[in-house]
Amino acid sequence: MDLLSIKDPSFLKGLSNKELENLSQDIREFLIEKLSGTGGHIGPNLGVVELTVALHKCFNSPKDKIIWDVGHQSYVHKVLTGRACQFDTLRQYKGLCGFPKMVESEHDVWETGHSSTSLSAAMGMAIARDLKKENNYVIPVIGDGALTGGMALEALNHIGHEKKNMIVILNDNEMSIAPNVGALHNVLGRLRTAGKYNWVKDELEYFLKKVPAVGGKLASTAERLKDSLKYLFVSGMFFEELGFTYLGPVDGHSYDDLFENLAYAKKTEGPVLLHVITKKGKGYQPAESDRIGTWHGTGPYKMETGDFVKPVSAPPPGWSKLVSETVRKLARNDERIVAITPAMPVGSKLEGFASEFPDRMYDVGIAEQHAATVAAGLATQNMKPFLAIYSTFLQRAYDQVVHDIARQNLNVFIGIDRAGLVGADGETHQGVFDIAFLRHLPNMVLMMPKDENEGQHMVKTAIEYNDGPIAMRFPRGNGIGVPMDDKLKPIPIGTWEVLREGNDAAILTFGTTIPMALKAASLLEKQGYSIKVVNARFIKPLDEKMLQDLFGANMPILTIEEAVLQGGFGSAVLEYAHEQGFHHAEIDRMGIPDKFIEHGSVKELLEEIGMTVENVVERIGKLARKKQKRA
Ligand SMILES: Cc1ncc(C[n+]2csc(CCOP(=O)(O)OP(=O)(O)O)c2C)c(N)n1
Repeated sequence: MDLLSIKDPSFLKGLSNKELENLSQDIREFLIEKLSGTGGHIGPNLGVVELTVALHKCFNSPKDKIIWDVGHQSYVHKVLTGRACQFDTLRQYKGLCGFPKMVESEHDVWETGHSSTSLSAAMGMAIARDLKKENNYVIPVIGDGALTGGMALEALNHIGHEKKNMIVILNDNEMSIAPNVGALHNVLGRLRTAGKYNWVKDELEYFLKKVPAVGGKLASTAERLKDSLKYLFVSGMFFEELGFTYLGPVDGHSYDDLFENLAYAKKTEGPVLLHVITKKGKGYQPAESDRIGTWHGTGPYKMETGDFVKPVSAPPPGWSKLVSETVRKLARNDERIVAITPAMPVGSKLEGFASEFPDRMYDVGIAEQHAATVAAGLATQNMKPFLAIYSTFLQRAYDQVVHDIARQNLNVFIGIDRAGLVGADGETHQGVFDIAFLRHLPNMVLMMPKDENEGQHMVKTAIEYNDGPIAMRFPRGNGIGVPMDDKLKPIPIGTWEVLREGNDAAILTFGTTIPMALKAASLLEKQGYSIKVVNARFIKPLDEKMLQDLFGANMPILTIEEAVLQGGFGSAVLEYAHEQGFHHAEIDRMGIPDKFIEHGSVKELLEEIGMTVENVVERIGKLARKKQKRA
């Protein structure tokens, strides 16, 4: 079938199961081919082809609300809702978003990127539906990984109590981004092997209705009998106990099975949980046989072989690996060190640490809040937790960082991965808020290295620091290829480094924007301006001595940060100038403006927001000219 001609999912209503199977094959071939060029979340999407088709055939989107958890598995939904023609632009600048996006389609009723929000959103939609006396189905689709997230568990608790009509689709492929972990995962495992329950239950209820009611006693005995029989047939009964009607497990690649169970779910009162078993990567051998999560999300690959176009990790060292391996090295002589990851052992490159110290590494599942407080708990016992977490996901643990870590002034090392713009994952994943939400916390030290060599010294700094929490930001991707020192040495807290001397103006910056500053300074030198460039590697505390000197010398300043301007590093410099009475200090700030930044390459995004060498030349050049005129 010509997928490009699809306008909306209504055409599915008239197709037979055989035709749907052919369509599924076409969709798989389409995705495998398109994603080989663009990269993207191939594994999760190949797993939900039949499920997505079945949902769109059985329900009437957008009247019925299909809500994708995380949203990385919404490509098939995008194809069925008229967006196949945009797949060449997937995850590219101004192109098709890799996650649901309301501006793209009326069928995208909820936007995501972060995990475990679907059930809460569905509950809100169900409450609204009932208050407005409307009549539609609400169908959150949540993975077995996302179900382990705290928000999802809070939502199950609420939904089961309120008994709202809702059909929760649990897409169980036994994988999270890496292999799924946790006790709930084991509950699902038992359900998976327990066989079909709902039919047994029906027959049981029919039988029990036939038991003559002789007063309340027998009725309650019958109820108890029913309950104990349920336990007999299904180990766990986790969802039924929470107030859901549990249906399944269902073969998520069989239209017969899906349609039969969806029809049953539609006529069931109250919340239903339909347990659908799927295979991540289904239909593409390299993705289907992946058991560690390599094919969860990828860059471009060669379709025929499954080889990645770019090697997964090329020299210079990737930042995640550099940090995790440095922690691992230090852990050999420091038994206090324990690594914690909320579901990202592969992304955070903790495999080496885990194999060397299996009892000192914890993957806690998609549970950032829990991860942060586990780290705090460890620190109260004089351990040295290394909390490996992406900037964007640290947002989830804000209160735990405030209330548990910073307030108790605990020695937790937070390794903030993917800090700054991340590119193709777009606005839900940009790591641009962490400075603003950490800088204002008492006791917090926040730093970012200029290159991987300084990075390894900063890891040493963080591990040896015993005066409270310390966080190190580092970007997505690889280092810049500098020589690495053999011996690690801590960096004095709150000290900056002058990278280039100058008298006309100063650029204060850190991390990924340092090369841009140095380039601009050397271009301006050719125009007769002398620009000082400072590696402001401690975002908190500031190097007050250096700031005093700069302000005292009336040096105009440009701050640059790949993070939001509001509450950022530049704001800290402004505040300091104000507090110290340097009311005439000339300070210009460059950073991310007050808007969400969509997907695209980091280069394109920086150009869009005016953070290029040319922009730096223009802005610091202006300050330098003024200073020269004054002199
Ligand atoms: C709050 C949060 N933490 C971590 C992630 C990173 N992440 C993206 S998908 C994913 C796994 C989701 O697993 P599952 O729900 O089972 O979906 P599957 O990919 O297996 O279909 C994780 C951990 C995220 N998106 N949001």
